[in-house]
Amino acid sequence: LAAVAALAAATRSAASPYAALPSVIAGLVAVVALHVALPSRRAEPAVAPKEPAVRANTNPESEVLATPMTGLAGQVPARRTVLLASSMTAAGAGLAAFGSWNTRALTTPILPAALPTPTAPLGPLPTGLESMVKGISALRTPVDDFYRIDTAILVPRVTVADWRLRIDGDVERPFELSFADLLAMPMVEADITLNCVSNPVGGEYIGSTRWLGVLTADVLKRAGVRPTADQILSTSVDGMTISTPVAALQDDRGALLAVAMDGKPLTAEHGFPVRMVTPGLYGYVGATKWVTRLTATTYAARRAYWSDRGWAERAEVKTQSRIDVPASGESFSSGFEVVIAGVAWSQARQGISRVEVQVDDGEWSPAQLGPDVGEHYWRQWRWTWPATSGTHRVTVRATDGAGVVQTTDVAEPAPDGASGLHTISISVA
Ligand SMILES: Nc1nc2c(c(=O)[nH]1)N[C@H]1C(S)=C(S)[C@@H](COP(=O)(O)O)O[C@H]1N2
Ligand SMILES: [Mo]
Repeated sequence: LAAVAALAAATRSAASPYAALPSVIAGLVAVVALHVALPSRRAEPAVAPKEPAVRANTNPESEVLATPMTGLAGQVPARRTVLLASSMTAAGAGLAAFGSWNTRALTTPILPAALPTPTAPLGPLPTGLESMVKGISALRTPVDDFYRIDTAILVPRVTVADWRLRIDGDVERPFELSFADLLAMPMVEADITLNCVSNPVGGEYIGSTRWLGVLTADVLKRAGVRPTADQILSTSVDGMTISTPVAALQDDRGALLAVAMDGKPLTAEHGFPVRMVTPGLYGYVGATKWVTRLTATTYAARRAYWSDRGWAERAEVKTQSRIDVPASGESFSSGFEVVIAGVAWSQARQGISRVEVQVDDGEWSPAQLGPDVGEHYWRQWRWTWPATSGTHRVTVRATDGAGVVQTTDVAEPAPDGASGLHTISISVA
């Protein structure tokens, strides 16, 4: 087992020369511990326990076990053996803890004393509807609650000192950037909602925050992407590949190579030290975490990880709306106004202009919209309903900035994002 673990660790794409060491040490500790702990028949003839199974520990200072341990075939190992085996185990655990502490210390990010200031800082985020509606998604998702989706079993720990971004492929001037080089470029602040293509209708794989980073377009401009390229294939330190249309990274939507979210450096889970954020595109085609290489190429020449697994090569975020409160199945007493509230988004289509709510098969009623944070950011909404008794279906729909109502066509997340209206059912006594 230790050999399997060592092999697995050593063959990871981000493996260091010491990757196999913890498994090798664990294997050695196991061999020694088993050797010491397993009763040898010659040395310790079988003895049936003569005392009751549980002895009171009369000396509170002593660490003697209260329950005698029964070894193989009912043998009772000598106390010395038990003590030795437990100290070996403790030493092994200590070593493991030291090992993980040590690797963490080695990879602790070396951060700039302060985050660079954006060229044009944004004003404070407006107060969201969460100030008046309990249970609605906060206008800004706290980093700790931000959904996490990736293929990394172990979160890559990248140091700022080791990090490089290589821009190559079909470009005039391939080059490499260090973290300091990146921070020296003009910094941009932007409020962007990030969506996962796997998010089902009404699902949780969406979050909104303020990002700080460099325009991906600025970096690509330095390299000079040739007109023959239609795809930027980005690669992360753990070997993940994501393909993004060149156009989406060069137009004015403001795609970022982000270094911070919500005013703090990215966490390891969300892509420290640098990740992509591309407004209007699902994460799997535009939000590469731990990004380390941008290769200009074509869709005909290179396929990304998820494209090889049946997901669409290109996928724009679909217009969607979600009911956050009440929870489906909740019951109320009549005579009360039920507050129905949630969020709606339509990034590639000029934001949200309208949200409407329908009870059963009734009229669509306009909901009150929360603050407008920009077309790439979700919009909160609320609607109060003087509840009538019975069991009711409540449905929401959003209209984008161009006046197009979200589709009622039901689609599963695969291959290019879920669609359909979010409906809940509530009962009123
Ligand atoms: N390196 C890497 N980047 C990745 C992924 C991944 O598996 N590996 N997953 C993508 C997907 S599918 C999504 S939805 C977003 C999620 O970003 P988050 O975990 O910061 O919310 O990251 C994208 N970037
Ligand atoms: Mo995703």
